[in-house]
Formats: sequence, structure tokens, C-alpha cells
Amino acid sequence: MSSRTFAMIKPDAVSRGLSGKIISRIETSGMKVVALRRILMTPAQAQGFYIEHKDRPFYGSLTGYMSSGPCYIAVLEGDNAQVKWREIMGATNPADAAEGTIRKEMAVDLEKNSVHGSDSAQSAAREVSYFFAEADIVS
Ligand code: IDP
Ligand code: MG
Repeated sequence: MSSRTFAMIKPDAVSRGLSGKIISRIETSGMKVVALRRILMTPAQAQGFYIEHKDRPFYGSLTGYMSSGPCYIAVLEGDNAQVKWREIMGATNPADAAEGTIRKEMAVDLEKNSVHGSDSAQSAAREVSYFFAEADIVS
């Protein structure tokens, strides 16, 4: 069944000119990009987005990094989109990511790991609505 997930191309990938390559992988996988925007998050926006990690030691560094430069935010649509996009991304730590995944091939390190994807249907719903109105999404 077709579903939606939230994706981000993080500042390290945008600044190295990898956005087109990443979007091409999404399209090649059969998923559709149904919303796309370039943003520069404020620190407060990044803190709200990553609120689930507020007690983790890396929270300050992560939210500082995510507000340090432009990101592309997107909504992806397709069969099992949330699980499929996480598979294409690879493990959080590029050192653990499988061959052929975006993080294995493009990530700089554990923090600057090039892409974000929702980790459940519930987080996908929260993350999509954090940035997009329903009218921004065109299936
Ligand atoms: P995910 O992006 O694969 O879902 P999460 O555990 O939700 O991974 O962590 C969110 C983001 O926080 C990661 O993508 C990465 O950028 C950063 N991060 C996670 N763990 C660490 C860490 O131990 N040190 C530094 N940054 C981390
Ligand atoms: Mg996560």
C-alpha cells in the first residue's frame, strides 16, 4: 500500500553538491518526490524537529549542525515508503552502513551522515506536518 515518509538532505550533502544524486536514487527506487523545498533551519526549528533527542549528549551539536546550512526537505510516496527510504539511506553510523547505501557512499561521519528519514509511520506523520501543509504535497 502506498504511504508517505519525510526525507531530508542534510547540509553536508547539499554543500558538496550531492542533492541531485540523492534525489535520483529516490526516483530510481520507484518512489515519488511529492513535495520538495530548500530551507535554512533556525536553531530553534532544528531543536523542535529533533526533540526526541533532547537529552542525548549530541543534541546541541546536531541541532547546531542542522541549522548551519541549507537542507532540502521532501515528502516521499510509494509502497512502504518509510522502510524503503531507511533501507536506501543505510545505518545511522556510516561505518555500519551496508554497501550501496547513501550513508556508506556519501556520509562524512556519524553526525554529518547526509540524509534523514522518518523511523516509523508515527514519526513520518509528525515530521511531514512539522514542515509541510497538505496543500504543499502533490501526489
Ligand atoms: P537516524 O538519523 O538514523 O534516525 P538517530 O538516532 O535518530 O539516527 O539520530 C539522529 C541524528 O543524530 C543522526 O542521523 C546523526 O546525524 C546524529 N547522531 C546520532 N547519534 C549520534 C552520535 O552518537 N554522535 C553524533 N551525532 C549523532
Ligand atoms: Mg531518527
